[in-house]
Amino acid sequence: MTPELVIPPGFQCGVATSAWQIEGDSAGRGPSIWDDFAAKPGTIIDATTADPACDHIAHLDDDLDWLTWLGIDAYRFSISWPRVQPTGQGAFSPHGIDFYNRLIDGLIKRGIEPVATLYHWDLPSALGDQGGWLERDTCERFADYSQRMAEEFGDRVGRWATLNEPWVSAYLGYAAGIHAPGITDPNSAMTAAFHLMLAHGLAMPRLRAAQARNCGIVLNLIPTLPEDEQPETMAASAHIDRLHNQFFLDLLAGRGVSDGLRKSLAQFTDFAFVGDDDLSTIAAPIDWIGENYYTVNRVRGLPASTPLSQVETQVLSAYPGCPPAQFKPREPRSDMGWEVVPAGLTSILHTMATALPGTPIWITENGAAMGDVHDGPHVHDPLRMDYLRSHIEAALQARDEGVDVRGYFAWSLLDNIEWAEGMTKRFGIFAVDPVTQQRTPKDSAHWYRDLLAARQA
Ligand code: IFM
Repeated sequence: MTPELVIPPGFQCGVATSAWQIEGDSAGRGPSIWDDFAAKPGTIIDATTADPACDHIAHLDDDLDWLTWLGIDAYRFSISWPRVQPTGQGAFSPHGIDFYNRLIDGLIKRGIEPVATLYHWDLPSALGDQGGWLERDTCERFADYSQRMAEEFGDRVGRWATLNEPWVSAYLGYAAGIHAPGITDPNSAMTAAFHLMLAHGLAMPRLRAAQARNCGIVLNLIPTLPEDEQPETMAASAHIDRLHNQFFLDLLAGRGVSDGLRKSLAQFTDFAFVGDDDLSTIAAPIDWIGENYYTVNRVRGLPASTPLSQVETQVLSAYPGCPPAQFKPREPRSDMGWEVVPAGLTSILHTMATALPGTPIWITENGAAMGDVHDGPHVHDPLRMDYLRSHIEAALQARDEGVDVRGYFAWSLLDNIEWAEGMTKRFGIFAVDPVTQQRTPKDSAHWYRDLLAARQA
């Protein structure tokens, strides 16, 4: 029999969301690159746009009450940059700032710690039009915006993340082109990845100057698992690991851009975008690091002569320069096609602890898109429940083995817009009726609530 899952004292538990995925009310803010991307035919699988999403702006009080019902310790949300500063520079919007004051005050009143992410992919369109993350100026604008947010909310936000998953912004947005801004150019992806990290580094001292507490960054590191030991598999796996994991960890740890990475990408870039002081700027000490964990990359290399048509180019294009390879996810898989591997979480937590010793880790997202069964007033989601349970266990295993893991946030509170997948993939522990916007806790929400309530017993 599986031993009962017990949350240890002091281990922070919460749920996470992001602005563009839930807020709605796009009229109340400036446009973002995701609005522009979604407006192009064929980009979002079901043509979903930002409205109404979960109409969270209008349902703020309900949603806060559901957070109380869950009994969580902390809520991770993102601030929509174009809601608080419609063009990403110059004037701030009192109306936008007021919304986040209401959210933050509502959390504090309920005894829930606010954990704010400053950038979860919704770059103001005006900055996108000027080149977005290809321009160094965007990094400076991000630092200005971050400081202002800390000045507004720093007295109440318990923890700050500069960026959410810079790998996704850079590589899905600028290499694979399946996320905003929809560019497919390897050099642009590398430039964007670097500038995102520079923006993080520039924001850190500005946050601290404005008295923000506990400042860090959220990555989505993915363990790379070679399917065999053939040289082509090992080469492809190493390439993917360098781009997805090592690049970000090395920069944060002050190790700069490795020779291996420079060599792997030499055909695309000479790294001229790396300025003299940038590496030390990016390596500014962080107070914590977040990991959004979902799956592993199981890789099998293919002979160099393999015709491109036999390679899964759509996914592989997110790793420019990768030798021919296939991703080989095994069963069980989520509705995203992502293999379910709780042990991968334990292993990536060890990787992080080794790369950034002494840095506390939070699992800032973890969850699964799985089919739900609607049954009268009930929504059954046994697979999501198993997923959450097994991954919390995997996190606690790493903790027992000495990794400084401080907490866990389930992704996500609500069924929401899954980016290019629109509303077709559901990650929520609450179902949201698309017509009435009524929230219904799924079995997984009841289970999470009971798990957290058992702590006081
Ligand atoms: O929905 C996303 C979220 O915005 C960032 N992390 C991964 C989730 C699932 O794809």
